[in-house]
Amino acid sequence: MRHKHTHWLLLFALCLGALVAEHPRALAGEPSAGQNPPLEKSTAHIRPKTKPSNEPEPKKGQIWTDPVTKMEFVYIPGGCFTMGTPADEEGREPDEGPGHEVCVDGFWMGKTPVTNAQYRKYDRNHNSRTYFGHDLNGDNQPVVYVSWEQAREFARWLTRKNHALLGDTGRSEIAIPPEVLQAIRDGKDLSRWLDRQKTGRHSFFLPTEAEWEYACRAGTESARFWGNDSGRACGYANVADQSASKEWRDWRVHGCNDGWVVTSPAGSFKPNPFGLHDMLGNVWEWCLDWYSTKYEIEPKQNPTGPPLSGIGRQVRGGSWDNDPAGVRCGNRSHATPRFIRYNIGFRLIRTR
Ligand SMILES: [Ca+2]
Ligand SMILES: [Ca+2]
Ligand SMILES: [Ca+2]
Repeated sequence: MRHKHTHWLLLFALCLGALVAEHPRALAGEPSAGQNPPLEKSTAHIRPKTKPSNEPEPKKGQIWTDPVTKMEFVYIPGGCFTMGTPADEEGREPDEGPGHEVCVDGFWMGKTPVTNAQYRKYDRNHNSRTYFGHDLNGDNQPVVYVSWEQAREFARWLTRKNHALLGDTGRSEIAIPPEVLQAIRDGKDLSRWLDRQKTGRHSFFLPTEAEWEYACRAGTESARFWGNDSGRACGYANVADQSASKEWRDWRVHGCNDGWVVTSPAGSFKPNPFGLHDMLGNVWEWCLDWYSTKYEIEPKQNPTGPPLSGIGRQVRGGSWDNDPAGVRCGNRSHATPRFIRYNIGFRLIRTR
């Protein structure tokens, strides 16, 4: 009897989760500030620890190559950091505070943003187009003109492909605790939680905002993972630079030349201390969470963002067309889930 009950709960959760995931209220364009409805306070912590696995704990910096796309993932050990920026950081905006301690479990993260060639394994007709005559569609350039929804579908596709290769259906019965049901009512996207209940390995997601910022900082506390000096960006990131200002004279640019007018091939610049390339610059990267100006409603451990906010999904890290204020690990921005543009791409994480 209990078995059946559990099954219905799972169905209920899946349906609600799907509703929440498939029908975001805001659909197009960059929303303006002030559209955010009041957020209900949710005390639920909906991401339990990863289930014990037979695999040994991976080592920091260990590389794993996805057999489907040949995408390389680097292991990021779990830890705690100060999320948000100090009040005196140059270019800071009010939604970057207060600084607060956040802890995340370990995860694997794409060494670079997903490239056009990797994305075209999933959608062979995808076209990342051009920008005023400059090509964005080369095989090794990061994919752009992909929405948050398309990025999520790519992650689901890659998960299915990997599970199929492993002969792993990833199915199991689960019981849903009351705090999770409450979180569903609060509009949380429970895809991460539901997936954690399964037995399947090699599951892919967009990173949460907290995971993204933790990975960008890689143990550093400065505005950028190489320090505070935006003038040193050109060794580490493809940004709005002197090459770009030759084309577009009115752009505000960094005081250096990185050699690239638009997107550069993924991994062209030096990595951060975790071994990740292009975390800052090249393309903005979609994150899993809804955007909210409020950090303080979040749990400290593995935060997954606010309930459905309608204001948009997080994008992080700045891009090839951003001035120094945009290219900082703590900078936050957002766009609606179906928004596409020449400067937004994504990278994936593997949770187990
Ligand atoms: Ca550039
Ligand atoms: Ca980036
Ligand atoms: Ca911002």
